[in-house]
Amino acid sequence: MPNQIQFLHLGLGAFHRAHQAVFIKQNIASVSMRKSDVADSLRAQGNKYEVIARDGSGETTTLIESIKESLFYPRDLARIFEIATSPDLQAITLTVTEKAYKNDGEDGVPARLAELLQARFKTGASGIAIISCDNVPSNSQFLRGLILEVISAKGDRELLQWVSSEIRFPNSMIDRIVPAMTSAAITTEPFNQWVIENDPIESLFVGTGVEFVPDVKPYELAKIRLFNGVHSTLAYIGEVEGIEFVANAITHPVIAAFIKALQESEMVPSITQTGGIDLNAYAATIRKRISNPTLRHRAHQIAMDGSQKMQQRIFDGANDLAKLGRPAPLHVAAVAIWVHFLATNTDIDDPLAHKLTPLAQSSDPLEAVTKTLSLAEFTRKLDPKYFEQVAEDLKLIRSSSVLELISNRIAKS
Ligand code: CS2
Repeated sequence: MPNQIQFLHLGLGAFHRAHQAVFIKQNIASVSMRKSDVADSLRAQGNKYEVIARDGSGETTTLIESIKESLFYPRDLARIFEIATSPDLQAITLTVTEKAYKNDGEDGVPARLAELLQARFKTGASGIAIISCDNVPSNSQFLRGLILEVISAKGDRELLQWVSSEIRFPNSMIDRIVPAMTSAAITTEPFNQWVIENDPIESLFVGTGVEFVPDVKPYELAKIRLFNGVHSTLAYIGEVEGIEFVANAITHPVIAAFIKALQESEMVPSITQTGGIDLNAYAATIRKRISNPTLRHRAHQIAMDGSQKMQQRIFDGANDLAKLGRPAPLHVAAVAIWVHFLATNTDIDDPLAHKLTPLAQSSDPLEAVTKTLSLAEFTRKLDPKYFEQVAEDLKLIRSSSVLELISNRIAKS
């Protein structure tokens, strides 16, 4: 008899296995959306695996057994629909990366979810929660908008009504450093955090350490800017300067001073909705975690998909500082470093690289900056008032180096 599955998860990567699968104590069916080999190898080992959490003071190994089925979409579609329509199902969680949060046809994640929900609606089963676990602003609610758009376009009014009223989309903030796997075991850090907006699903998480709060926004802003914004900045510095791991970048004296100043003098003041979080203390813990020497987290991995990440990680903070009438020279430097990376790196993994790289390569720095940052595909654009400053920084990088630019900027801050 098949398992009774309470959680269906889309996106069977290392992050899911080291995060949600550790917190969730019920049965999970996890679906790989891109390649079958991930699901197949996990299945071959009985869906059990070890998570090794490491830092400078030691390591602990935990056997994870919450995943009961590893599936591949679309190969295992019949079973996926069976789970999606089952009365046992309580929630669908997702780790599908930033670039999946758009409506781009029937193979897109929102369209696939709309189909699963349509099937569930037809069976008369009860509503469920859909919880995004990606670093996307207002992640679950944003996904809700995309799914409703798909359903509206099909003209299915009854389904639209049902999804609007019965399917809950609590936003969530997720945090654990999980480098891409290099062996069968998953290596991560001891820290693990999941904050979800108040929802009846809370009853399934009693005693797990998952936090439920009325509003995730302050947690999300702190995480996406003070952590992910720093991560991306370090990744581009590392890629351009030939520093392979972010732990080595953040412990380099010049880069360390730049990152601390970026957090304390710009990212922290860019966040006005703090929710009582001590942002400077939070920033310090982030720097410490990224410095974890045992993780071997590659700049190259974090540098991928910059076009999908820089908007919420860096542009939003700079724009908020502009609204507050505050300067943002360190955000500006981070943007210039990214534009330089786009122009010069020969191995860029980004769905928009084919458009961005030729623009960033323009010999005129102002033209390079203006065209790169004005790309129509950006939904959260950097305020054009910064373009000249970014171009000045790009000019400096081109004539000297990224390290020269950042030591210059710390000297001034
Ligand atoms: C990283 C994140 O690859 C990236 O873009 O910034 O995966 C980061 O490691 C996690 O969000 C940490 O919680």
